[in-house]
Amino acid sequence: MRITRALWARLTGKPLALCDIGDVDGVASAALFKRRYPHGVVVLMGPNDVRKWWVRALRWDFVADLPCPGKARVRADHHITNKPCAEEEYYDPNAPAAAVLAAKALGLEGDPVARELVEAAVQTDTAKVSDRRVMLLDLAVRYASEEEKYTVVNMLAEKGLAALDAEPLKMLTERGLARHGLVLKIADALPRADVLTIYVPTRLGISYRMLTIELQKRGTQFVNVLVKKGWRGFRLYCGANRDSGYNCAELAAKFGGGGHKFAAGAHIKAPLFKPDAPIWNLVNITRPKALYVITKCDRSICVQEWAPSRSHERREILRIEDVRAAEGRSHIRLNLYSSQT
Ligand SMILES: [Mn+2]
Repeated sequence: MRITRALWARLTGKPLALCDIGDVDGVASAALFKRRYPHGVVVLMGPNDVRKWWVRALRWDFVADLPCPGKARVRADHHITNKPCAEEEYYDPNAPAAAVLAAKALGLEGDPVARELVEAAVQTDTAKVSDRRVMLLDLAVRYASEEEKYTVVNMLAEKGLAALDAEPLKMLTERGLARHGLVLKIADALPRADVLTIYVPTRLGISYRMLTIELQKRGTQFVNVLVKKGWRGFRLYCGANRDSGYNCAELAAKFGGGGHKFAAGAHIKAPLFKPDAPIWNLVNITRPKALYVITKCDRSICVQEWAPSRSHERREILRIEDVRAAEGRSHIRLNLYSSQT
């Protein structure tokens, strides 16, 4: 529990940090804090959680890659939309990663392990990953649970990227690779269409943002992935190419969300008596040639093509066998076949 961690630190007088849970930059910043204060306590959360009452009520010694929680002593951040607030700000919207500023704030610039962590954060935050170890760390963090991320923070603080060879981080990199393999297989199975509209009715355990990126790499100009979360809940991921003329921010706004022109998203709640309305709204707005449904079937993942004009026609275009293996640490065994039904 986040609140328990934070209260524990306050009661025992340990330094307390708040860092972004979402990516390598936040996790690396947290590791830098732990490197400087090995007995310090880190709390990881996303930018929306920072507004919670107990987060605002507490005083944080160090905040990284997140908006102001209210009371902060030192803050390291590079988001132009986050306003400075801490007693001591290390704020630079031109910095490639918050970890660069965190290392400065914590006085770790001469530390070789810190330099490694900063470099990893810069490579991932600028999407220019040149080091294979950084790629592995990115995948490990992307698919790690919250508890696993705290372990990653501690391991990175102690050993830097050398921690990638030690358990349990090694297992997390293998799981990340396996799940990413699944993302690549799904992306390869979908057609090279200008506009792709995808519906995911069940949790697949993959990063849908990564799927939009992989599809754009393969030539799609405008991709929308709608993922069902619970009975009436949906999550939309939109990706648009820079010179395509498509606008994700505009589309996401129609569903009550927001973001950038090239990447945006929304949390959607369907009307009480029309629980599938978001799917058909998305189809009506994006007007794709077909709707692609990626779902679990038996122990596999299937990609089906639905022609919206003839709504009962479904064609299975991909079947990935043995999903359980993909979710575990072993490599995925893939078995592809096309079938007409
Ligand atoms: Mn960042």
